[in-house]
Amino acid sequence: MSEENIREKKRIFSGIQPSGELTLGSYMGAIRNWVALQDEYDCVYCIVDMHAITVRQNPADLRRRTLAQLAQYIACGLDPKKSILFIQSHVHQHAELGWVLGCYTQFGELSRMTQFKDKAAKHADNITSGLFTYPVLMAADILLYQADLVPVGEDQRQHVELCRDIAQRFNGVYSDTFRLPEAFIPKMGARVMSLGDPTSKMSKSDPDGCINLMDKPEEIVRKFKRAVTDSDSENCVRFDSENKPGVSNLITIYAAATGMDRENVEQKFAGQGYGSFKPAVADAIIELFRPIREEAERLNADKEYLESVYRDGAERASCVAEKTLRKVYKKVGFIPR
Ligand code: AQP
Repeated sequence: MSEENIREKKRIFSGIQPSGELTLGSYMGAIRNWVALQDEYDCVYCIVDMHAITVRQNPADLRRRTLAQLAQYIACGLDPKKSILFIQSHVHQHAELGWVLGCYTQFGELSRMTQFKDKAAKHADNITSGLFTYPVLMAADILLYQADLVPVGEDQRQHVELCRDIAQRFNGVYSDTFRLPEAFIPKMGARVMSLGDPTSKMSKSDPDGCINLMDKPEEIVRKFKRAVTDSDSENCVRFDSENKPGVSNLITIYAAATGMDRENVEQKFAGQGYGSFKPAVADAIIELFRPIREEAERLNADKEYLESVYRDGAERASCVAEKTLRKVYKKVGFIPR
């Protein structure tokens, strides 16, 4: 497909780090939307392994998870014939544009990123400059493809805004170079909270508080059974994120899994306590994830197929990325080779 054909539709870029298992949060906040947008938009979806090494990774685990994540993307419904699916480190232009954009990003801007503050606190023994400049590489990921929309969870909004600021600054200095992207955040499931601590985001790095896409049904049941509900005496299924964050999170998960709205969930479980609501939420997620898990297991055993997908994806992604990078190098004054 030529670049001109691709531009007939608006373009989307997004990615997830293979730094752990895909979670219910990444599914609800990102992947589910990615799938839904495939027909209407020209989509580029990435496994951002270069972002993953901003915190220490075991190399064998990183390799295994990268391939497994590709299998899971496809099992969720991402179609390599419709969308470009690739691995970030296969397309060298990401690192190159990341360097250039770093020279157009202020130290103060990066210091304000809440994800950096959170992750630096979590990995206090290894606060690398890569962790600090992570949003610059993310800006390069998005801008290389001249993306219009970036479907992400609420936690990534600040990074997409910084990406716009960097693009705008570059465009202001050198004339129009980058399209300004916008965050595309789902109405339901934009911020799934931890089952262990409903005041913080469900994260891969918090195994007990998160449900993984590949969890077996008994594991899902166990995790929901232990989910923290609220210490009020009410024991009723009512949405109130301030005073009842635990049960409100379960209502959001149930609503996002079944397509119901919150009020209907409250009505359905009126008069029932947490004891019967938790297994119902577990069942909804088990049914949602069962076909995905089974298909991902099948695909993950077919390494030849996965290799053909990521090779083809890298080739198609490189063509688009190279065009942008060449333009950028010319604008900043690099001599073409
Ligand atoms: N809890 C969540 N609710 C809604 N959306 C979420 N996302 C992640 N967690 C939630 C969205 O899924 C994508 C995952 O991006 P990522 O894995 O590259 O980055 P992350 O946000 O750093 O993921 P984790 O799970 O929080 O990783 P760790 O534990 O390593 O810090 C993004 O679109 C994100 O918004």
